[in-house]
Amino acid sequence: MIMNYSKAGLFKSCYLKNQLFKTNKKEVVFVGRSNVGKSSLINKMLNRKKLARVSNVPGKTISINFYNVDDIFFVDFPGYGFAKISKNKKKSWDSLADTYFTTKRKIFLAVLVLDVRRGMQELDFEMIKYLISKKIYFVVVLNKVDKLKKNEVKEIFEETEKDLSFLKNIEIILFSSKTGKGVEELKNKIENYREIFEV
Ligand SMILES: Nc1nc2c(ncn2[C@@H]2O[C@H](COP(=O)(O)OP(=O)(O)OP(=O)(O)O)[C@@H](O)[C@H]2O)c(=O)[nH]1
Ligand SMILES: [Mg+2]
Repeated sequence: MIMNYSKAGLFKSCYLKNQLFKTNKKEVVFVGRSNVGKSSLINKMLNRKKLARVSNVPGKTISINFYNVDDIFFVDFPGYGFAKISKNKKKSWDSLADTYFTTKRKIFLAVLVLDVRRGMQELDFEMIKYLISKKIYFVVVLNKVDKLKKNEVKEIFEETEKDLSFLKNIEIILFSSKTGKGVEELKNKIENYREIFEV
């Protein structure tokens, strides 16, 4: 069924484990390295300029943010791999993330966002292994395609395909939070996974 994206709103921001809540809603979670454009992508999908907070400074999103979108949650995650992050902060990211993923929830899809200029990095492989261990379906989004020439994008796309060839099914979407490229494709994916997901 086609979803209505027009009346989205922030439901809750969780900075600490004990702020996480139980819910019966289905969720799609957006994960990836810091600064790859997760929050921008969410804004573009929802056709809103400032719903999710965006910044040039990596580490903008420091809480797990739940947005009501139709009958599901869009979940904006803090980015990982932020170089300046302290060990303590990394630990708190890990434990917040782990609590989120380990609590019984209806996460029907994870959207792993990459910066097309970098492609798959070490921590992204770790994230994928983690998602597989939790039996969570995921798609990979190469964001910021507006920053590269077509042939450069093609090169990274093929490289990413190779990087992920150990998976049975890989779905890679080219995206730009600036131009809106990929919005319809990603919406279709989300709607399809939402439809087939049963707990
Ligand atoms: N040119 C271009 N810039 C983008 C795109 N997506 C995001 N940006 C820029 O990248 C920077 C980081 O964007 P965010 O959306 O805050 O990234 P994030 O992944 O949410 O970052 P954290 O919350 O720190 O994990 C901002 O300056 C955005 O304007 C895109 O598709 N194209
Ligand atoms: Mg963010």
